[in-house]
Amino acid sequence: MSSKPINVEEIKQELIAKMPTKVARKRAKAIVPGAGGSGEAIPEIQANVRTVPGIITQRGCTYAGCKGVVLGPSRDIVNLTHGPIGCGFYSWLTRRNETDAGPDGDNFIPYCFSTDLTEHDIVFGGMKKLSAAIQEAYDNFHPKAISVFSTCPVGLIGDDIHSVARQMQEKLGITVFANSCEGYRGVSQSAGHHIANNQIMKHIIGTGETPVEGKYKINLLGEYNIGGDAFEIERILKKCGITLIATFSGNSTVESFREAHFADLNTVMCHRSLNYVAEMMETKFGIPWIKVNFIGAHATAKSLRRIATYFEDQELMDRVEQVIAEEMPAIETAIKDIRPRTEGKTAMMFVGGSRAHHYQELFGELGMKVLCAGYEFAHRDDYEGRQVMSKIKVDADSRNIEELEVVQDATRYKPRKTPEQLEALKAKGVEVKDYDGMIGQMSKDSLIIDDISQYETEKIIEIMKPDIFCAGIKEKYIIQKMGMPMKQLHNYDIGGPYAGFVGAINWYRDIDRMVNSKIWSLTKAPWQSEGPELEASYVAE
Ligand code: CFM
Repeated sequence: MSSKPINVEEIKQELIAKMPTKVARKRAKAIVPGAGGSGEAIPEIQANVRTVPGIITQRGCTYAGCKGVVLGPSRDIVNLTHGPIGCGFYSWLTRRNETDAGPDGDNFIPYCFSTDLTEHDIVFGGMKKLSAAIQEAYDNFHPKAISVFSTCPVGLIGDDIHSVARQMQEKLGITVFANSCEGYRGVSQSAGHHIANNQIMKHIIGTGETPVEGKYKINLLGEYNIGGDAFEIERILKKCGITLIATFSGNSTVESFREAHFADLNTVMCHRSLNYVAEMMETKFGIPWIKVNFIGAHATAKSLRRIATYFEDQELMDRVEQVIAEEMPAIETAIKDIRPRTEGKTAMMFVGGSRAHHYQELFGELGMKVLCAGYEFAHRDDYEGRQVMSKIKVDADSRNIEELEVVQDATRYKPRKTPEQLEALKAKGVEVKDYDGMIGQMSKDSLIIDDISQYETEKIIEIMKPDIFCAGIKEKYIIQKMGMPMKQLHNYDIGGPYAGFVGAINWYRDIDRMVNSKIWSLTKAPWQSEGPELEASYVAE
C-alpha cells in the first residue's frame, strides 16, 4: 500500500509508454480517473469498441454472452449449440450458475447439447443435422422449449437456423427459437446479451396466460445465480413478502419467463446484460424498472427499501425494515471482528460489465479501497451513467445487432404508475429507468480502465501494488505468480454466495483470509530465487 498521493495521470502515461503510437492513442481513451465526490464532470471513456488486434484481452465471444450467460441458466430450456463440438464443450458447465430442479425435476443444465458439426456439414450445410438434433432432444427429454445458438462457422456457411426453428416448432408443438449469435457478431459477449434479450422478448415473455397472485410482484433482471446468489436473494424477498415471478435467468423456468408480464416492477441487477428486456417490457406492458444491487449488506438493505418505496405501501415498508433489522446484527458482528484486519487494504477489479462496480460496496464495508477497476465489455452507460446513452454513436459493429421494434401491447399494456407518481418517487430517491455508472462512484485518485490487456494488468499491479486482485481464470495464475492473492469474481472460485446478507458475511471471511495470508508473497518464481538456474542443453543428431 503506497502512502504517497497517487497521481493517476502519471500512472496512465506509464501504462501506455511502451505501446506503439497508434495503440497508445487508442488505449489512452479507455483509461480515465474516477470522478466520485469531486463535483467534476464525469469523463468520457472509450468502451464497447473492438479490441486492438494482438492484445491479450479478457473478453469472450458473442455466443458466450448469448448461450452461456443469458439463456444458459434457464433449467428447463434445452439450449442447443449449432456448431463444432468445441463450442458446446467449452461452454459446458463452466459458469457455476446453480439451479433448483424444482418439483417437476426438469433440469437440463448438466447436459451439453450440440449438433457436432463436422467438415462434411460445413461443406454441404448443417440444417438437416440441426432438425435431427432438435427432434432427438425432444424425443429424449420432452422439454417445454428448445433454443438454438449459432456459432461462427454456421454464420459463415449461412445455415438458416430460424427457418429450421420455425418448422420444428410447428412439428413439435413446443417453443423452438434460434439465436444468430455467431462468436464474431459483436465486439464481445455483450452483443450476445442483446441478441438473447431480443429472442426471449420475441418468443417467450408474455406468452403465459395464468395470472400470478401476489401483492407485490416483481421480476429480477440480470441475476444468474452464480455460486447460489439468487437463492439468497430469493430467501430475502420471500421473507419480505415480495413475490418474485421470474429471475432472468438464474434458477429460472421457461414458465416463469412466460408470466413475467404480470409483474408490477422490474428490478435490474446486472444492467449490462438485461437492460434491453427492461426497456422493452416497459414499452410493451407498462412495467417500470429500477436499478438494484444485492451485492453488499447495505446495498441489499437499500435495494429492499427502494422496492418498498416503489410500491408505496406502509405494510411492505414495515416488513422490509423488520427484515433488515433481523439480518443486520450478524453483519455487524462479522464486520466488528473482521474489519480491523482489512481496513486500509487495497484492491483492483477487472470483470465483465457490472461486478467491478457492484463489488465496490462489499470492499467498502471492509474498509478497503478500490484503486483501479474496469469492465471487459461494458458500454459507456455502465461507466458514465444511463444519461449518456443518447450521446453514444451507433457504430458498424452495434448495427450488426437487431434493434427490436417494440410497441404497446394492444390488450395488456397497463402503466403501473402515473407520471405524477413517478415524479414523486424520484423526489424520494427512487428514479425509474436510471443507473449511475461506475466512474461517479470511484474517487479522483483511482483509475478506470476498459478492456484491460494482459500487459496493462501486469503493469498496473507493478505500479500500484494492491493487496488483492479480482478477475477471472485467464488472469488467476499469472497474478498469483506475481505474489498476489487473486479472487475470481466470475465464478467466485469455489466460494459464494456473495449476494444478500448471508453472502456479505461469506465475502468478508473469504477476503479476510486472502488479504491476510502471506502465502503468495512467500512464493518465488524460479528466476527470483538465488543460486544456479536450471540449465539444459539441446542435443540434435
Ligand atoms: Fe452481468 Fe454477470 Fe457481469 Fe455479465 Fe459475465 Fe458473470 Fe461477469 Mo462473468 S451477466 S455483466 S457476461 S454480472 S459471466 S454473472 S461474472 S463477465 S461481471
